[in-house]
This record gives sequence, structure tokens and C-alpha cells, in this order.
Amino acid sequence: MSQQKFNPARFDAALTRQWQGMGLHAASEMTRQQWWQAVSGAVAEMLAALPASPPTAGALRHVNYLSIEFLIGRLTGNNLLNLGWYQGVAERLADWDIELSALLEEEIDPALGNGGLGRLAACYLDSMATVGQPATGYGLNYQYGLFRQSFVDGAQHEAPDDWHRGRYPWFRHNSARDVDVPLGGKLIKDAAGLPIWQPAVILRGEAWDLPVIGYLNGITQPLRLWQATHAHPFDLTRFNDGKFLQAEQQGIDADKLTKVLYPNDNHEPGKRLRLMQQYFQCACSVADILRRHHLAGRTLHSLPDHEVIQLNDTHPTIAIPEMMRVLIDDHQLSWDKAWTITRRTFAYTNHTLMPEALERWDERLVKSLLPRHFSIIQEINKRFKKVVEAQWPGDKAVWAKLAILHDKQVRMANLCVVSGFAVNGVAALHSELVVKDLFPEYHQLWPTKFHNVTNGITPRRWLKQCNPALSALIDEVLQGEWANDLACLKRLEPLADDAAFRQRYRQIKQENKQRLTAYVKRVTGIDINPQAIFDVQIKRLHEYKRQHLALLHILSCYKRLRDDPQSPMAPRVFLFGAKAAPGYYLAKNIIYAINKVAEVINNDPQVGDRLKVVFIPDYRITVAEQMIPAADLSEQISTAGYEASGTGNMKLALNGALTIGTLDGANVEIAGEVGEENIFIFGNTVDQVKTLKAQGYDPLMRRQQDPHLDAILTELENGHFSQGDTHAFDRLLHSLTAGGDPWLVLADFSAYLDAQARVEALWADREGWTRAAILNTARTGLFSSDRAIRDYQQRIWQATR
Ligand code: 26W
Repeated sequence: MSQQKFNPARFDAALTRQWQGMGLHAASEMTRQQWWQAVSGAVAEMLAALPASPPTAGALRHVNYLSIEFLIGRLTGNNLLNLGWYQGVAERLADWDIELSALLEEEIDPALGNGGLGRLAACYLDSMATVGQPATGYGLNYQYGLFRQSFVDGAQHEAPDDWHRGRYPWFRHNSARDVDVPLGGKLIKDAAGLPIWQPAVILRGEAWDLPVIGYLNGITQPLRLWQATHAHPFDLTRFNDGKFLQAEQQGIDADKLTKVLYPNDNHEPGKRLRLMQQYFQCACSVADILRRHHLAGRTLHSLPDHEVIQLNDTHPTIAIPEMMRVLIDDHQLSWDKAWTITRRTFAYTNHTLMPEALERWDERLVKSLLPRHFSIIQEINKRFKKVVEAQWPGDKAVWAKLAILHDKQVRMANLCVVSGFAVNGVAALHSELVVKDLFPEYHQLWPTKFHNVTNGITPRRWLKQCNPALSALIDEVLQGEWANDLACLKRLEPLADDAAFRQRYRQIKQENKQRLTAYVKRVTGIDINPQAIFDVQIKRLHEYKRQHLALLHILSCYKRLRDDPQSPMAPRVFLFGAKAAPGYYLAKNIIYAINKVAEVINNDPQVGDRLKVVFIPDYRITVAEQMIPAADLSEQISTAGYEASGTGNMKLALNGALTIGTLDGANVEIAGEVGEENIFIFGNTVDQVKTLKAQGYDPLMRRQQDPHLDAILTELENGHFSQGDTHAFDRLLHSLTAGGDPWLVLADFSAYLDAQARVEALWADREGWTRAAILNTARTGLFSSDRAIRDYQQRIWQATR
């Protein structure tokens, strides 16, 4: 299939229908927001009228990407770019004196995810459509996305993000795909002793589709987001036989089910509503997959030949027992047949090693909401126990690790590994640790089940769209398409030695910095110096990501400046973007500390514009798109072994920021690609972290031995940055000292300062810095999500198994 040309006459007609539908008499009556609605609605209508994408190409399995989050960001600009219609639409709008790029700012950013995992899902959909991998994304249509963040006297405040999904022009309610989903109730036995599930309530899942558009190839595939309502709301029979009342008694309320995205990252508090969300998403998706399979006239046995279900972390694990239930109870398959099909259909991606992030559900909760699924999990567990017993006879310790049901809990990751045909980590180092530290015994049982697929990012959004000036320069010198063939950026390498090219590259970075400077002024009122190093740390707020290590560096710079006002320090702007989970008090205290330190530094006349600290509020995809092209330095400073991959690191390097980072996640591979002279690596390695912890690491000793560090911490303690309040940063300080510094912030502090000194030295050599930045762009083509999807195709989704 090939690209569909933009048809201006059709666009005009569709646009007219849009403003007429608003009850207006002329296009000129539209407000700017209405213009955005109308243009998006018109393009969505034209898209819907295009011929359907070709059916599943012969050898490729259809990928069903199940994810509880899809952090898609604004769609209108991206869709126009992928359709190749951006110029055409811009020109039509110019006739009305409307500037397309300004209009795109009207779009609310659909924030249906927390962080990396959700954004990765969005990049993968983009790439699957682009490389021609048939796929459907399945998620939930939350009414409230990730909370809106603001700062009140430096402290994070959360407000609901009601993103008006009801009026989002890209949505299509595909009512033919709506499904009914049972929930709650009890298990009884039929005459033959077979279990029958009598659910308490039937919910309706409405299929709300967003188009995922391949890059210039005419392919459109759905992202299907389920939205819960009551099934048959006016069905009196059901009302009279007590179904609604029963549902109410069990606390099941369809209207609440898809109301809100849980603002959790790496921690699952075991909430009943969250489990209901997970099940609802899985039940709707499994029903839809099977319906598609039946409609194609295929037998159930051939399901794994045509379909694969990729689980984006463990959140959609309940799809496994749901598939078993449907095959056994609704289609009367034997256990063995159902198990063979299920085992060949599911694959699982792990995104984190942190124990608190590995989902576990109380048995009682699972049993009360999903009695039939619980009995299926028990059976899987029982049968698996025999496998373990055969391999490790009598070894209770091994079973305690491998069991799916343990300690009155259901361990979702174990269920995934036992039931799926593939398990993968998301960067080379992470995949190695998945095997060595997390699942060594499973690996012994099934060595070929384990894979690595290093994450990737879509170059369409993360270069072409967010950095148009650099894209135009690349267009000019490469003279060909690169946005779907990112490896060819390698051809830029020789230009790193070309002074004229360096000048142009630097000029683009400078303009991007100026743009960000204006944005910072608009949203924070702070003036920053666009000539300074833009030092950027953007990611969820978490101890392991160590925004507090960056804070210590800021304090160190500030102290140096005060101790020696003549110090030759390069001017720097520290830019942060991060949300903290609302119940994660230490993370919130770190935000507070950064904001309080910022207040003092930014208002110190002695400092002037040599140091500025800016915490940009409400970090989200749209803000990332402004910050990434303007960054000089990319902070990737997690404690080694804890950042599974990182993807911001890839976006920043591709846009020519140099990385300062630990040997963690994909940083290792980025270093391998860009070359060690073009990246600032520091700090304890995974093995050193393990050794330190085993030896009994003592942060207080570090403090005693390092007077500079001690002075900095003392200033945080003594109220210098908090108007005399000596308790303002208690949580943070406790964790760094008496709390044992679990993330080894103090252990890496001096190595971090040394690396920052290397940053300064290279910055002083403008040409050398620009050269390294160009090489970062040229050498990060590997991190395209197109490559990642091809890795999944080759290593995991192969047509036949
Ligand atoms: C509520 C429980 C929970 C547990 C884990 C919520 C969310 C998670 C995710 C695994 C958190 C997450 O986003 N992980 C990130 O995934 C990215 C994509 O693979 C990686 O690049 C990041 O390193 C990883 O932290």
C-alpha cells in the first residue's frame, strides 16, 4: 500500500461539514480551539474514508499489544506528518490566515500513561504501522489522564486531568466492536461436576478507536481503548432479577471503572479497582481478538499461528487465565488443548527489576472478583509444581521462588513466565539481569524463552516533528528519506569534521534553546541565559533515578561560586521535568528541595545568570518535545542496575545532547554506539553496587570523609534554603544519611562531580563539543523503534513456531 495524496477539495468539503456541524455559518466564525477541532475532525473523516489497510500479510502474525498505558501525546500534528499531508493542510489554512503550527498548540495532550512504559507503547504502535507489522494496540480510555502538576510554594500539587475524551476528534466509537464482560459472583458446579461461573454483573466495553498511521505508507491500524459502561442499562429483566443491586452490593460500578489512570510508577498498592481495570481491559481485548480470528474463518487451534499477544509488563497478565477460561468454558476445549494454544500465544516484556514493582495480588481479592480465573491459576500452579518437582526434587526453596501462588498472593510475573512462549528485557544489561538475578531458575528450565530487545523511540515524533530545523538540515545533506531508516544518519559522521556544518548544527541548537528560553519565561517567569549549558533531567521522579544527585551537584556549583566568585565556571541552566506519584512523599520532598534551592539561587544577585535552576511544571509529552531539541546535556544518572532501559536518554542523544550517565540500562549501549569520548560515564557499576551493598555501605562515613559534601548537606539541614525551617527536607536528608542512602547517592557523588568537570572542559571547546553532539546524532540511529520492532519480529513474533 502506498501513501494517499492530500486532496484539497475533499479537505475543504470536510472542513465545511465540521463548522456546519458546530452550528456556525462560516469558517471565519470559528474560535482557534474550534479551528483545531474542525481541522482534526476533517482529517479524521478523510482518513476514515480511505480504503482499509490490506489484510494481515501472509507470514506475519497479528500483534496484539496489551498495555494499561499509552502515552500518545498530541495527535493532530503527528498524524498529518505521517500521512504526508502537513504541507497541504498548512497551505489550505493559510488561505484563511490560519497558521497550522499555532493551531496545533490548541490540542490537549492525551496523558493516558505515567512514563516510559506508556510512551514506549506509543512509539511501538507508530513503528509497527510504519514497518508494516499488522497490529492492534489495546488499552483503556481513561476519562482522567495523569494528574496536572503545579507548584505551590515549591510543593507539588495535583489536579485532575479531565482531557475531554468525549470531544476528541480522533476518536471513533466502533460500536460493532463493543463487548460484554462478566465480573464478580461465584463458582458453582454443574451436574457433571464442572465449574460454572455465575458472574454478579455484566459490564459493557465500548471500543473507542484512535488511528495509528504508518509513515508515508498508507497503513492505518487501530489503538483500541476500552471504555466501561453498564450493559443494557434499560434491560428491566436484569434490573428486576437483581443484577444491578448485586453489582452495587459488590461495589462494582461501571462508570468508575475507566474513570482514572492510576498515577503509579513502579509500585502497585493492590487496589481492587485497579485489578478490575486490568481484568476489564484483558477480557475486552481477548474477546475482540477471538472475534477477529473467528470472522477470518479460522479454527481456535490455529490461533497462535495468526495472533500473538504481547504483554507490556505484568499489568495485563490476567489475559492469560481469561484466554484459558474462554477456550475451556465457552468453547469446550480440554485443558491440554487450551493450554497449548495459550502457551504459544502470549509473550511478556519485563520493564523493571525492582521488587516493589513486581505485581502481586492478594488471593482473596482475585478470588472474590474473578473466582473462575482464580481456579484456573490454581490449576496452572498445580501443574507447574510437577515440572519443578521433576527438575528439583524436594527443593522447597526453589518452589518458594517459582510458585505462582505463594504466601496467599498471586505473583503475576511468574504467571507470565510460566504461561508465555517468550520473555524479554528492554536493554542488553537489563535482559542479562532478568536472567541472572530475577529468573535464574526459570532460565535453567527454559533457556530459549529469554530474549533481549533493546527499546527504541520513533524518529518521526522525536526528531522529525519536534526538531524541524535539524530535520531540514538532515534532509538537505542526506538527500533522501531517513525518518524510516534511521541507521542512515551514520552518513552524517564525516560532517562532524566540517567546520561549516558544525556552525549550522550549532546554530539550530541555539535557536531551539531560544525557543525553550521563551517557553520557560512564559510558564515560570524565570529568565534564563540561552548561551548557558542547558543541563536537562526529564523523567518520572524516583529515588533510583536520583534527581537528588543532580541537586547535590547544583549545591556544589553554588557553593563553589560563593567561595570563589572568580571561578571559571561555565554558565548553566539546570532544567527539570518530573511528576512524583501523589503518595510518594520522599519524591515530593525532592521536588520541594529542588524548588526551594532554585528560589535562593535564582534570586542571588551574586550569581546573576551564571546558574539558574528551573523545574518546569506539568512535564508531559508536549513539554518533552520542547525540551529535548534544546538540551546540551542529558542527565541519565540512575543507580546502576535499576533503570531497565530509559528512552529519554535515546531521544536526547539523537537530538544532539551529550549524556552524563552511569553504566545502566541503555546508557551502556548508547556509550557503545557514540564512543566513550562523546559521552560522560561515571559511577559505580552494577557489580560495584552489589559489592558495596554486600560490604555494608555507610553513607555517614562518606560524609565525614568529604568536607565539601558535608558543607552542602549542612546547608540543606540548617534552613539556608528554607527560610530557617530546619525540617523542610527531613525526608530527603534522612534517606541520604541515617536512612542508609539505599540508592548510593553519596557513593557516586565525587565521581559525578569529576564527570561534570569533564563536561565543563569540553564545553569550553565549542568546536569539540559540537563535534561530539553531531556524532551523537549520527550514531544513535540504532535506537529507532523501527529497529526494535524488527527485533521483536525476528526474535519473538516469528510466523511459525
Ligand atoms: C503500578 C505498578 C507499576 C509497575 C511498573 C507501574 C509501572 C511500572 C513500569 C514498569 C514503570 C516503567 O515505566 N518502566 C520503564 O519502562 C521503560 C520502557 O521499557 C524503561 O525505559 C524504563 O527504564 C523503565 O523504568
